[in-house]
Parts: sequence; C-alpha cells; structure tokens
Amino acid sequence: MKTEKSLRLYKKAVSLMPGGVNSPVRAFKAVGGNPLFIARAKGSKIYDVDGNQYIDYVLSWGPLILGHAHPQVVRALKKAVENGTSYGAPTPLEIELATLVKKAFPSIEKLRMVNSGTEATMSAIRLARGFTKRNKVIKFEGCYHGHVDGLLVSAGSGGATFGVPDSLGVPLSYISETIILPFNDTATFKSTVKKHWKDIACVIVEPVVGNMGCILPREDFLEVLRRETDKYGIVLIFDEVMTGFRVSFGGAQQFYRIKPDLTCLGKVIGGGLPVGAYGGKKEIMSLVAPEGRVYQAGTLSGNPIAMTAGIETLKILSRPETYKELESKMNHLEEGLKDAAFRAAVNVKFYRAGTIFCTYFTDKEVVDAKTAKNSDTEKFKRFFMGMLQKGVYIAPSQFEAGFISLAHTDSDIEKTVRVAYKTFKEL
Ligand code: KE4
Repeated sequence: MKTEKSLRLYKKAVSLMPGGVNSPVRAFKAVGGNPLFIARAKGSKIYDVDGNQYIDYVLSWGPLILGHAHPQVVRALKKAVENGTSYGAPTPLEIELATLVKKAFPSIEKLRMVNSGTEATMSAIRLARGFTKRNKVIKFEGCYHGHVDGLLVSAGSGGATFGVPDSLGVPLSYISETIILPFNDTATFKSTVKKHWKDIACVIVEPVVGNMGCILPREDFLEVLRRETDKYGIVLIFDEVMTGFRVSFGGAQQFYRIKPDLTCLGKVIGGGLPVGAYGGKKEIMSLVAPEGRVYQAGTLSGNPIAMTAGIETLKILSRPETYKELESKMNHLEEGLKDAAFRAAVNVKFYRAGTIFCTYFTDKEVVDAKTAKNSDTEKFKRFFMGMLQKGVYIAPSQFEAGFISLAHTDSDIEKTVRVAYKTFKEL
C-alpha cells in the first residue's frame, strides 16, 4: 500500500500542529505507524491522498450514519450556503432541527444547540449545578464526555472515589468535585450516593460506553442510576453524543427505556458538521440564559449550514425503513465477524449496541475499564494494521468503537468479513 504522499503531508503537518493532527486519536499513537491523510469520501468508502480506498467503519467517529456525502445532504448544503453561512441571529432551521430531535427524544422538552459534544456536556454539568446548588459530579471510569476540565479524571488507586487528573493543566481543585466510580458497579454507586448525596449535583454517564471500545450496561445498572438519583434529587445526565440515533433512533434511553433528566447529543445530529446539543426537563432547561441565570453562549451555535446537514440527516433517519436497514447490515457484519474469528480460532469478544460495535481480543467478558484494559491490545494493533492494509479502516485504538452506515453494502460487509478472517489467521 503506497502512502508516500500521506507521509510527506504528515511531516509538514507536525511542524504546524501538535502531533500533526487536530484531535489526538487521529495520530495513530495507539496502533503505531503514521496517520493517513484523507482526500475524499463517498458512501461507505474513504480515499487517502495516495489514492488508496478503504471501507470506512470510523465514519468520523460516528456522525456519518448515512454514509459520506449523501446526495440529499450535499444538495441541501449547496443550496443553504448560497443564503449565507451564519447570521448570529435566530433562524427557522434551528426550530426545524430542535423539533426533529424532540420527536426522537421525548425526554428532551427543551434544548440548546452548541458546536460540539464537549460544549454540550460542559454546559449540562453547569446547568445541573445551577439547578441543584450542589457541586459534585459522579462520572464512571473509562467514560469520555469530551475534554471538560473537571471530567479529565482517571480512577485513583484502589477504591478511592476521588480520581487523579488524566491531563496536565487540570488543577486538583477542579477535580476535587469529581467522584469517579467503576462502570456497571451498582453497589459502589449506591453506597457513594448514600454517603455524598447532599453534595452531588449530577451523575453523567455514557448509557452504552463507546470510549472503552463498546461496553454494555449490566441488566439493572441504568435503572439503579435512575432510581437512586430520583431518590436524592440528583440530576441524571445521559451523554448520548455517541449513542444518540445510533443505539436506536431514540438513543440508549429509548432502547433501555430509562428517562434521564438531561441528555447530551452531538455527532449524528450535525450530519458531519459541528453540532452538539443539551436538553431535557423544562424545569431545568428554564435556568439556561437568557431565560434563567445559568450562562452559556456560542457565536456559531445553531448556524444554518450545520442545522441543514442535521435536518437532512434526521429526516432520512426518521423514515421507518431506515433502522430496519441499519439493523440488518449490523447483524450481517456481527455474524460474519464472529464466524470469521471462530473459523480462525482466535479468542475474540464482540459487542454491539445498535450500529455501534467493538472487537476485543480476550476470552473474558468486558464489563468495565479494567476488563477492557486487560484485553490483548498488542493483538488489536496487529489486527488494525492488517485490516488497513487490506482496505478496511477501523478505529485506530482498541478503546474506540466501530460504526456502520446506511451506505455499507452487502459486498462491503462480505469483503470486510473475508479480510477479517485472513487477518485473524495472520495473528
Ligand atoms: P466532541 O467535543 O468531540 O464533539 O464530543 C465529545 C464527546 C462527548 N461524549 C462522548 C460519549 C463522546 O464519544 C465524545 C467524543 N468522542 C470521540 C471518540 N471517542 C471523538 C473523537 C475525537 O476525540 O477525535
């Protein structure tokens, strides 16, 4: 596989941008080698600057659920951009996208558009603190909610519920309000809330974790979060930036039938353009400025171009046949990959939630950060490279998830399974 042009560009990029990238995971640090520079993408395919074609299961980390450059989205964007790109004033398009989001997420009575998932979670936490007048936040080890200072925390040693910063530049005072607990551990959660509830403003959780690979909630975990937060007046925030419109049309909250107080969205609702959103109970959202006194703002929030991409994407997702098609493509891929691993006699655990999936090299169930980290990440690195060299682009890290789109065809999936079998055998 020729990658000279990517290498030349990479050398130039590293002289201009930290690590040559604008988001760390793109730098291939977790899998070795240098990142490929992408020239274009269409449907399920992505093409690098050396002309190599790949079947894409990263899909920009989730947003491109319709596939790249969907004709209906492109047409609408071309038209919209002729009317200008941003006014810094309200537009009918924001009403249209907000209405589409509310239809899919009945728990969202009111919402605010922002420009990224990070802005959504950061704002939701400020809002929960404003609403409860409490300061502490519970998050779970291995869950990622964007680069919010107070959430860049890893579990401390042992059972300590107060963590350590996992980034330089985060003052200890910022994370002193963050309690970090093991995901799927209902006992620890219940005892912590019982002890600290008077200080706890909110619990924020990825209802299906897509930032440790893909980890599913145990049978009653989300229900316990809901029941305990209700009991103590704690705001339950579902970070559905990744799971929204992916675990199902109505996200993980529809699939698991748990109603959070606030929901954070991103990725899919922007259809590939920068959009995030947070929303939920009217009673809480009414505190957001200018209606209330929790301040949050953004120059390009709700801009007409991003709204247009989101609207066209959600219109197509709202069609009844869409999720039946996505479901059957994901089933086809799941069966194929499991069968390929079995035939190649490789120990693999495969998890999926709707159109999110992940493969771990282990024979133990993966239920939290600890068990995810115990999988064979060296083997994953070789698997990643083997797939890439055969034209299949999966996430360059064991601790990321894979995504499928409406554009992935049966032949894409059959090729992926053939390539996976060969690569499993090579391992
Ligand atoms: P952004 O600020 O990157 O739009 O969203 C942050 C975020 C919030 N919540 C969840 C559950 C997320 O998965 C994310 C972002 N996800 C990563 C991939 N794991 C984005 C890719 C990247 O960081 O480059």
